[in-house]
Amino acid sequence: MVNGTVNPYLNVNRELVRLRLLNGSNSQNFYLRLSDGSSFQQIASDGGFLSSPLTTRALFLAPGERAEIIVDFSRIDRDRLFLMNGSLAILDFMVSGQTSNSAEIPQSLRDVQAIPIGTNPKTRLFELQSMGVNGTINGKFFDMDRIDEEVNINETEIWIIRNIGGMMQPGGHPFHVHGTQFQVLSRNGQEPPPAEKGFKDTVYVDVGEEVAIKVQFTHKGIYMYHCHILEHEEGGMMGQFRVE
Ligand SMILES: [Cu+2]
Repeated sequence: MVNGTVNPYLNVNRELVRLRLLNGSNSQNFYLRLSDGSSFQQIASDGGFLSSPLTTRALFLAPGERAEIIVDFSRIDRDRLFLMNGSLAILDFMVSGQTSNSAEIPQSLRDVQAIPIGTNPKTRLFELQSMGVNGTINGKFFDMDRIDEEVNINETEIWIIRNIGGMMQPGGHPFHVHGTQFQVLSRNGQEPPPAEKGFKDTVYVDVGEEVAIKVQFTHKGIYMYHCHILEHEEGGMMGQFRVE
């Protein structure tokens, strides 16, 4: 379903069209592409614009992740095109009208400033483990009466999120943090891919993977972090932290 609609279609003109995509499913990952295999531009991730448009033929979105893309329908001579999830068509574009080349995508979208980090930042480890629809973070099920982490306001920290698998149906976890937009520092010790270089609040961590993020909180309060697979979140894979 797209926007609550079964078998959805969208009428588009032969021009640049900007699509705002949100994976709102409870547990399904999306591997998006266009049915003719053509490229498109990713311009934004969870927390807004990337520094520059990213030309790609495939876009991965885990539950909770967002992206904005621009599809150039002026290059399409056929009258139908599909947005695909793997081999499944999920959105039908009905393309019509005269070709219009009037719009241009700026090559510089935003100055993505690196979150400043001190010389000896506080580092926290979050180990994700799932058992069927249940899951734990650092071996603990969620407890509303427990604060799991105490965080100092305005201090940049490094959070390491590690997926150590599980006993039944181990899978990836989209780790979501409230109250901030973070930056991915590394994925499995490597520089993050270009699509993960903007501001984010949800990052996918597959089985055996380790992702480090730079995170800072500028407002006091009690916030949550949790897996964005809703069954996991409801099954205990959530924690609370207090910013003071
Ligand atoms: Cu999960």
